Amino acid sequence: MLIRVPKGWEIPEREATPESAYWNRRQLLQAAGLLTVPSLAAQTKKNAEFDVPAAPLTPEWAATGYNNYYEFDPYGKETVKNLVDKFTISPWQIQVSGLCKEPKTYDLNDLLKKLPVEERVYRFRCVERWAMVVPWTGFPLASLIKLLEPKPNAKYVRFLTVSRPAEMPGMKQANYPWPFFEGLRMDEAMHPLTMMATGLYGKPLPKQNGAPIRVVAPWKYGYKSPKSIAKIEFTSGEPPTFWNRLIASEYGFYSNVEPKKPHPRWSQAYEQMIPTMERRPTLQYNGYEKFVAGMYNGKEF
Ligand SMILES: Nc1nc2c(c(=O)[nH]1)N[C@H]1C(S)=C(S)[C@@H](COP(=O)(O)O)O[C@H]1N2
Ligand SMILES: [Mo]
Repeated sequence: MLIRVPKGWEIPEREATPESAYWNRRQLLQAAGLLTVPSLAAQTKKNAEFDVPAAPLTPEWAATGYNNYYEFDPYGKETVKNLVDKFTISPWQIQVSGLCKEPKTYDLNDLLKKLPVEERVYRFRCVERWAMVVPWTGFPLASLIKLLEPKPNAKYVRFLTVSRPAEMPGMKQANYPWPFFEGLRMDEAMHPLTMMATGLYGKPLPKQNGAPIRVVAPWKYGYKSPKSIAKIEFTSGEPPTFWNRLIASEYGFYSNVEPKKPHPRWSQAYEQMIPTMERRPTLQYNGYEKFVAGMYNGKEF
């Protein structure tokens, strides 16, 4: 008999009620060869290494129907999914620049061939307090960075979202410094928790969630997880970030989830799970403290 001893960070299966329904459905579909994307179904294994304490899986319709994606709508969340039809995600290129072995533009499909995907259930927390627990498909950002061979003086990784004003109606709002830009310190980017996601709920990533590829750094507020990545740059200095550039007093570079540090407009003591908006206490580093606290001196929020 095969008994797998759960690691301390795993969500006990019994806590995740909708999740077990999801996995059962998925196993059935997989067994029947009916998962929509054969490559995902065939190659994806579930990695429970970073599962987190008791939190029920968010229903798929909520996670794909309540989105922050300002390029499509800076004012609405339920609206975003209805504004993405014109957005084209194939073919897709990623321009790699800065301090690495070979700055060049890659075709996403060529990169993906070298990066096996896995599935991970992560908590996700927006600074506005709404939160969710979702299964991402993707690969560790570290695997991509290793392929790109940054130079020793590369201390940060900068990300830019694609700029497609004709396909992204929210970009008409001239008061934002488009395109969306973000960054991580190299050790954060190389941390095994940090993912590049290409899928959600066993399906290709929906456009409103950042197709075809986005960053997921689950111990940070959501804006540190930029969507639809078109450029990656290796830099020696801390890169500027979109929200810090807009309102520096409210948004720092690190933006690690910290219940005791209120945002000027949102107490961070609690979070609200979509879609019920049920309140739960905010967890230090969004529940990932034991994995990530060692990277910080406690001041990086
Ligand atoms: N390009 C881009 N990336 C973005 C955003 C955005 O507006 N534009 N919003 C961020 C914020 S504030 C959050 S909370 C998450 C939301 O991700 P989700 O819609 O997949 O839940 O995306 C982040 N990434
Ligand atoms: Mo957010």
